[in-house]
Amino acid sequence: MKLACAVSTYPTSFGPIVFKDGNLAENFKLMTKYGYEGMDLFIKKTSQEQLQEYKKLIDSFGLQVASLFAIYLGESGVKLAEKDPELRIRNINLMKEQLDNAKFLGAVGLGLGYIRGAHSEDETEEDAKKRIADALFEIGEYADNIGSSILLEPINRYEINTINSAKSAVDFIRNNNLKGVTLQLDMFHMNIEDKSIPYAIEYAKELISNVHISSSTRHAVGTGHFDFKEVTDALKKVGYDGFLTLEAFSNDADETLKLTAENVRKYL
Ligand code: LER
Ligand code: MN
Repeated sequence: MKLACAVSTYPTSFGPIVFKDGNLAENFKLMTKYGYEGMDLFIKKTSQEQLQEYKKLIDSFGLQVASLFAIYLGESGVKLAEKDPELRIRNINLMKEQLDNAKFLGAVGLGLGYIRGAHSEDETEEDAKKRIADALFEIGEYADNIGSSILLEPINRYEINTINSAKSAVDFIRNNNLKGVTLQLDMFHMNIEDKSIPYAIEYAKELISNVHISSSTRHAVGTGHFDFKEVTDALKKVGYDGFLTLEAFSNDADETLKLTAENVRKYL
C-alpha cells in the first residue's frame, strides 16, 4: 500500500484537507520529504491548459493522483439525485467531463461524495437512491469505457442522508449492477457507520479503489483511538495494494504528514 495525502488546487474552506492553500509546488515538496507517493486532488472547473500544468508539476515530483475530487460541483448544487430531468442530464455530463480529467491525470478515478445528493424530506432514502443509481448506470458505463472508475464514498449520517455505511454502498453497487463504480472508503465515516471496519473491508473487497485515513478525531494517523493495525491487517488480507490517503484536519502540515507517515509505516 502507498501513502497519499489530500491536496486542494485552490484555496478552500473544506475542512479535512491538509493542504488547503493551493500552493502545489510547496505542498508537493513537503509530501516527498516524508515519502508520500500520491494525492487525492481536489479541483474546481479547470481548463485543459491548467490540467496539463498540474500534470507536469505532479510528474516532476514523481507523484501520482489517486482520486480526483470535484467537490466544487457539489458546493454549487450539482447532485445525481436531482429531480429535474434537464438538470440531471446536465449533471451527468458534468461528471463525465470530470471523469475525462481524472483519466488525463492518471487517477484511479473520480470520487463521488456529496455530489450524489441527499433525499428530500418528502421521500425516503430509497427514492433518492433510485435516481442516483439511474445516473450512475450511465456515468459508470462511461467511466468503464474510458478505463476509469467512479469511486462512491460512503459518508456518515451527519454529513449526508444517502449511502452512509460501506456495507450499504456495496449492496447499492451490486443490487443495481453498476459497472465502472467502485468504492472510496474512509475510516472516519466507517467508524461511525459500520459495525466492524474489518468486516466491512472483507465485504467490500473486490470494490475498494482508495481509502481515506485519519485518526478517530480526523487528525494525523495515530493521534486518536483507532486500531490502525486492525485496518491495515484487514486491507492486507483482501490483497488491497492501492493508496492510503490522509484526509484530515491540520494546523501544522509538516507535523501531520510526519506523524501519519511514521504511524502508518509501522503497519505496512
Ligand atoms: C467528506 O467528509 C469526505 O470524506 C470527502 O472525501 C469528500 O467527499
Ligand atoms: Mn473522505
